[in-house]
Amino acid sequence: MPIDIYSMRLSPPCRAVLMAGRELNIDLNVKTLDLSEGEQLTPEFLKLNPAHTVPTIDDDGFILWESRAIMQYLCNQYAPDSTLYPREPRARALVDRWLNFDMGLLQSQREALFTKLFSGVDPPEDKVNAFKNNLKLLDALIGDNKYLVGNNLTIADLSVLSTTIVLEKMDFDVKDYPNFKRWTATLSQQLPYFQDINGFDMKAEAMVYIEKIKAKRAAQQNAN
Ligand SMILES: N[C@@H](CCC(=O)N[C@@H](CS)C(=O)NCC(=O)O)C(=O)O
Repeated sequence: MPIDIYSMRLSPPCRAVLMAGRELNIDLNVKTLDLSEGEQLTPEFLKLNPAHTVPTIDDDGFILWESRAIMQYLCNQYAPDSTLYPREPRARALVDRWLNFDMGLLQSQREALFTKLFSGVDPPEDKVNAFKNNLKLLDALIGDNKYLVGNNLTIADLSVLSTTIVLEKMDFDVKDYPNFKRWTATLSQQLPYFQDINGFDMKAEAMVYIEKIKAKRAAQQNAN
């Protein structure tokens, strides 16, 4: 029985889970929600996920949201021996550390890059610096390594890759982060499902999405 995943392809956490599904050969049945139309706020979806976020999965009645928890669950439940989420406690702890780091990275990326697109206002300098410091740290920790943890691809790579591929797609200059740049290029070419999941015009789609949200907010303000 396929697992339903409520998803939107622009969303980095959704793309991370979709890549994990492909890596594990798990059949994920995508149910697209258009967040710009508020489809995550319907009573039916709120019953599944009161936090109204994608990705959310429904595995034969077991509902789970939060992308990193979903990837951990898919590995634990369907591929407990997979190196995608190593069992050895210290290797697993390092993967978990990256997954936690990635939550902060995504948030800082949103604050540094997307604030202006949504509001027209430049982000505060400290937010931009916080994001650049995160990237600097990521770059330093990648160093010469092919993967974030050990010698195998893990869900940490998929999560961070899905977050940061937005930079390339939005034409953000990453020349100051050469290790990160090489790691991204290598994984993008190596993962056979990468293009299927990430190979669309993210920038154009993001701009349409942002304009729709802005128009809705403006209409709401006018109505109040
Ligand atoms: N930490 C969550 C973040 C999920 C999240 O923020 N999803 C956004 C799309 S990227 C969303 O569903 N936003 C709709 C909403 O909050 O109403 C995860 O990793 O799953």
